[in-house]
Amino acid sequence: MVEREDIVEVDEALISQCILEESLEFLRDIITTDLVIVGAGPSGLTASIYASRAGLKTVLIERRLSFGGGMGGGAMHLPTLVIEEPATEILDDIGCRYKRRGEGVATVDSSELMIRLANAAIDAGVRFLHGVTVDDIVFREDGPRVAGVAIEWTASQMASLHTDPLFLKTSAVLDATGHDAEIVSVASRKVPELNILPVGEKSASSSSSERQVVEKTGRVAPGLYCAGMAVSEVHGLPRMGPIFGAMLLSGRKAARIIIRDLRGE
Ligand code: 48F
Repeated sequence: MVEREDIVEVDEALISQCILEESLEFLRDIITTDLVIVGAGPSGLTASIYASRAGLKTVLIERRLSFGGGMGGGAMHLPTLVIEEPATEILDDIGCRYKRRGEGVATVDSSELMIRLANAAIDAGVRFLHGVTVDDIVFREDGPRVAGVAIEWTASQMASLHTDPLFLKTSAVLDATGHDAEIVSVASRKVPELNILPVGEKSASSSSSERQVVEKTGRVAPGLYCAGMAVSEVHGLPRMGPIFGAMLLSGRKAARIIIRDLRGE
């Protein structure tokens, strides 16, 4: 095959026009959704795959310009993640290779897991907003309930610029922000009527934490759910350290609960 080098000329005006028209159409489309997931770590990405496959209009908002959250850093920046059964079901589902390391325990390459989760999410139809931080919720007094999120460019926040956010309306918000449970935290502080009292994460006890994180994954207030390490922060569970099975299982379970709640099943 001949390699073509007759590169097409593209005027700067067309470059800008393409970007602005497509991006504004995208942003207009996500003003209202079924589900906003905050955080593209293992739990948020996994939740997004199953929610979107089930037909929920899902947008995932990530503060950084990357996919994967804590997976990339692994344990002390080492590139191997430990995953225990039955989370290997999810690895099989997204086509992520793993190595068996004894009874019920496997290892994966962290780059591969990040990319396979992101790829499965995109294939499922999830829309991503990178470089955007959720800094507040939208709520309604009836219930009371969470009805959306306030978003701001991460760069504006880092520069401490005084700007107002934009709002996105949604039927469900999933806090998958990791150790700080940022969305549950802001909701509990600013809307006490929601009756959420995050307890704070405890020191490590890996297996107990893995089990309890999955058990306690779910709704924390009407319209607000949590998955992954945010569950530990909200319910006062131990941390588990560098083992990731519960993150995937928690994401899958959160999606199942949200789908059930939104469909009124
Ligand atoms: O921390 P993170 O990976 O959350 P997770 O899914 O998984 C935790 C594990 O990585 C690990 C562990 C278990 O083995 O202990 O830590 O619970 O990903 C959270 C993502 O959320 C983003 C953040 O940049 C990260 O990528 N994030 C956090 N707060 C916000 C946010 C926010 N307010 N708005 C947007 N993104």
